[in-house]
Amino acid sequence: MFCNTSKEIGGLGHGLKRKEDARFIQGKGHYVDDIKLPGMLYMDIVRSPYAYAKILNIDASKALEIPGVLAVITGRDLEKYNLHWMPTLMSDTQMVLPTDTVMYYAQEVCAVIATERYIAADGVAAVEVEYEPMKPIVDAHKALDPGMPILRPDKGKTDNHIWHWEAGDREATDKLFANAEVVVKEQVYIPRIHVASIETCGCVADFDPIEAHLTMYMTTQAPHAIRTVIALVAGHVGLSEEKVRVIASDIGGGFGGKVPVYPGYVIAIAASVLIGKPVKWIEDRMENLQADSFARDYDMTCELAATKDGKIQGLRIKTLADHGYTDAAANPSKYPAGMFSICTGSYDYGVAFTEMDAVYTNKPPGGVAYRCSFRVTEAVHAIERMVDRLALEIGKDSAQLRMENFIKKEQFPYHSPLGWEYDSGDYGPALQKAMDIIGYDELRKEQAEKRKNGELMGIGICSFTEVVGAGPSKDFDILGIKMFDSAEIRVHPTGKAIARFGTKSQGQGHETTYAQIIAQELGIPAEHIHIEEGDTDTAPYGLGTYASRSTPTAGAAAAVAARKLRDKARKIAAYLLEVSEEDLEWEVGKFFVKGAPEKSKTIQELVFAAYTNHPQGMEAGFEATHYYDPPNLTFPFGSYICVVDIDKETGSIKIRRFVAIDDCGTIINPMIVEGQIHGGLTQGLAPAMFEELIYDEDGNMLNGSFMDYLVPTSVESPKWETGHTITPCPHHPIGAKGVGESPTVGAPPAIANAIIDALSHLGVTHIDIPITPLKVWNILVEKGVI
Ligand code: MCN
Repeated sequence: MFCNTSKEIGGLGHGLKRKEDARFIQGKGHYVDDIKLPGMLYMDIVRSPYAYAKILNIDASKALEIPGVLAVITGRDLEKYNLHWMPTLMSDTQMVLPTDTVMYYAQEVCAVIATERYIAADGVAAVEVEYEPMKPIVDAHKALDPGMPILRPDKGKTDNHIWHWEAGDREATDKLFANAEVVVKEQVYIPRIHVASIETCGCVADFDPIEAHLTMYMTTQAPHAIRTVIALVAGHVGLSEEKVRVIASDIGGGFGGKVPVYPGYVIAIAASVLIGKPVKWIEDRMENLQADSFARDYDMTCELAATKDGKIQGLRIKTLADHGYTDAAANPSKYPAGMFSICTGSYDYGVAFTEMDAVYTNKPPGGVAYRCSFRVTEAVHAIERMVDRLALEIGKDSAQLRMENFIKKEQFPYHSPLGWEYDSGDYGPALQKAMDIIGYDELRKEQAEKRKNGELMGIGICSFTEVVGAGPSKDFDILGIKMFDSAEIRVHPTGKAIARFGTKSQGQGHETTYAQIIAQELGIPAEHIHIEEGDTDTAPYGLGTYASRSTPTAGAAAAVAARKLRDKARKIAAYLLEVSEEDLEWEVGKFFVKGAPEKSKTIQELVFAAYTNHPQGMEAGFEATHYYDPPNLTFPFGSYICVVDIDKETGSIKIRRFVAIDDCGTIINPMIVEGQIHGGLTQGLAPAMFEELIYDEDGNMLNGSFMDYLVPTSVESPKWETGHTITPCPHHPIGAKGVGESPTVGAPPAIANAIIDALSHLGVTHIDIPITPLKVWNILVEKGVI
């Protein structure tokens, strides 16, 4: 597909080894906790043991007696400087440190600043807080009941309702359901889960009182947007945006959990400003698990209407969303609640209606985008469960039902009933490829045989459509800042380049793939293109890395910026070769005269000339910047098939095979894409079979450590078998779509469908994830199998 020269320079489609891995595998990555500054102080946080309680008194006297403890900062202290309210990326907010009431288990209550980290921890243990516990709201279904405490009177609320959002045609959908031949209905609950990246959140806030300048070294997926937010806070103490620099160096996983601003960051800034020294705050593992980065907790009433022979006609979903005390994504506009409207999936039908109500409870702030498109996983789970449910109802093979209802290739661009314009797609071949690789027909025969012997084997499919990109700017913004992204390429006289981006890799391999895009467009070998992200003083403004948006936005910006430079190179080549621009042809790495290939100039010669011998009137140098505003989101898709065997004695579940066919359009680096898919599939296995945060009726988290919040490892993962089809994105400069989240979105329904399929002949129509051996064992007991 791409020429040999492209391979030599590490252009598109080549599995170039990740440039960044040399430092990672040698332990030379530079993370925020590696930062040590002269005179640096350490912060540790006192957290609430109650989900809902009045703070009667904070006695810091014993803590302050400990040698090395310098200060204990409370909400009342911050209030004096007007720093007690959090800034936010979205429209909801909370107190940095509460002044009178704690609202969730593990909430920050006050912070201890000390000369050593362990001394700060000793200080935390010595702070005495007197609480008056109150009965918390833990069940979202009861949050709106009369007599419940109003959790957010500060927001002018008179009940615990956050927002209502809806999309589609309610009237037409209700009418269709009233007259449909078949209606299937299930209550589908997706539990609260945690992002669980290897590196926890942390920062070093370094305020220089002489220059009145703040440098924030921190773990963030969106350095520029965070700087703007921090500038809002720092404004209260006289700082403005040009005096705030955010530096995000290497990040050990983000998965959406490093987009929000957490209280710890703001307290560290306040401490550094007040004391005038750098302050480091690094969460420990349990703090991270108990207080940050929660997603989901969605209870969905799902209905699908169809004809008796299986023509899907309509979808209706009503959702109750528990967002805890603060909604990390409270904006109910098209973004981010609207991402749920991808719930019509890969199928062609006339009408749909979906509505969602979000409520406050006394759980930690929720609604974070967990890898990373808000609510796409929930939406895909709903539709893919319901398609299997329909197949069961009408006795049709679930693959056949999908094939018959897929949007057809010739229908793209396709206008979904809930308002998206799917840019491109070709769903049948992806499912067929997965079926061929796994041997679908044989498996169904084997399943029928096994059932005769009482053995439990299931086959589950998920044919998802994803929506990724977080642009275009006409539909998406953060704090009013439009959702474009940027690339700046600067080529030095020797033909070596540096390129800077407004995004921030947390492990996705941007240092390699961005270089490949520029290499392809400009002919400079990828190994000679150095990529930088994460420093707001040097990189162009961008909105960051999440929602698989780096390729659709910054990747596109790189291609367009490189093309601007190629245009300049063409002008210089015409000048040097004394021909008109139209007489020149481009071959990766050089321009040559049409019909006279010996008359040519390499890109390196042309760049050198840009500094030494450029045409009169042309600006010297070889640099270009582009801010790319995508015309639409991108719509990657895929078909996954999972085969499970269930032990009928114990309920234990073994994934025998899992085949994943993904289509993310043009592939920049197949090895990196495969790595993304492997990691993402394991992250999809997590909620399907293992992860769920459990709270008791007092709002205590019952599985607040990795001993009992089960994150799957390679031991629990099956051998993922991957493949792809390629349907280029028509509006992206190189035809690429994002891929980072697809596997995490597609895996849970495929696994759940397989397990439910194994039990469906016993009358099982649905099981909520995570589907654990205990849940299956209970069903087997109930059905009389055990
Ligand atoms: N890529 C490619 N060809 C394509 C599409 C993507 O080669 N057609 C490459 C990209 O160039 C990039 C990688 O695949 O190197 C992922 O690209 P993309 O899909 O654009 O996603 P982002 O880079 O924006 O990453 C975000 C996405 C999300 S939303 C989460 S959450 C996530 C993820 O990616 N978090 C991750 N993958 C992660 N991987 C690691 N290791 N750590 C995380 O925190």
